[in-house]
Amino acid sequence: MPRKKISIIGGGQVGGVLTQLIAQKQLGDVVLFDIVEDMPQGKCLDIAEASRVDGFDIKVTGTNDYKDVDGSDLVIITAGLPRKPGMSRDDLLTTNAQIMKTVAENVKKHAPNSIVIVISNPLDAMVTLFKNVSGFKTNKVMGQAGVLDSSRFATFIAWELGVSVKDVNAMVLGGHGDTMVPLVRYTNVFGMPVMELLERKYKDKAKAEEVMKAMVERTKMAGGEVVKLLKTGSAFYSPASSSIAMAQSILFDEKRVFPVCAYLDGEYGVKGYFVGVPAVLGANGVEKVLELSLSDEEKALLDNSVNAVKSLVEDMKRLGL
Ligand code: TXD
Repeated sequence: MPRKKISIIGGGQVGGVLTQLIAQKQLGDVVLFDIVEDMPQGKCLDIAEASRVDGFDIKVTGTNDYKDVDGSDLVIITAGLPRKPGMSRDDLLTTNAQIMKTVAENVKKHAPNSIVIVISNPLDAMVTLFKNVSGFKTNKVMGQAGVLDSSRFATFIAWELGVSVKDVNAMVLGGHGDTMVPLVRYTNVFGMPVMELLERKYKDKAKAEEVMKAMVERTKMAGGEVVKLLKTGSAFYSPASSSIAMAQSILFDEKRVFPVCAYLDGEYGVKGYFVGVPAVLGANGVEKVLELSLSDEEKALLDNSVNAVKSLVEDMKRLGL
């Protein structure tokens, strides 16, 4: 079987870690594209020079020329500005939408058969814009947010309960913004409902609820917490790892179930928008959206998040994009 070709558009913080992870895991040959001259070439040279030590034997190419992206099987887009302290993801809309437009035109031209994972913020709007400009089929376009948001939620739960994070299954739905919806009812530790474990720990229902509320709020603001600490730029290790999990499921047709920003065609009562929902990822991209049954309260929270996504998309339309 010929090796897969994976192109990363945007060779900044997330793009660099993605390239290193793809190389170390030998998922395929990597092309790292950026508009900054020499930088992606420098990063790829650096990563390639670790190949002997890490024991990988794949091609890692840094470039400023879209021709090198030709024929990619998978494209991961990280191009765009990250947040500064105090900024919301939505503040990035105007700048990043201009960038996404040129990226989408070039991916359409050079990798028309690829599957695309968008990482750039504001995520849900950028996925929509990519789809509109490229005209790619909806199953071939998705965004990474939920894998990271649910990993953050799982991490806080594992710390709180003193259990391995490997046994925590956490679920986060909705847009990748402050309105995201961590779903406590679908979150468990090796099948055991998380609230039961918290209530047992505190022997007090109200206290357990208070602790969970704090973890939910921390999850919603987790990106901002990292931005505040870093002072320059936003999270990049965990977003890269999360995208790798998705890439792996697509490249190896694993059919893993992840919350991803996927196109909804009536599921969850939403039609024509990209929103974070659980989906099956395989060789055909988003192969199936899975519908959870939601309580009225959960549905209201999801609707609120969907409305935030819709208003961002409207803003983009007003900008003529
Ligand atoms: O979970 C998630 N989806 C996210 C998303 C988690 C963290 C970061 N998230 C967003 O990803 C973040 O808000 C940004 O919008 C992107 C990329 O974040 P990163 O931290 O990698 O930003 P950098 O280091 O500034 O890198 C962006 C690169 C930089 O090298 C630019 O030169 C390049 O994008 N860039 C371009 N590349 C290609 N083509 C064009 N037009 C272009 N413009 C800028």
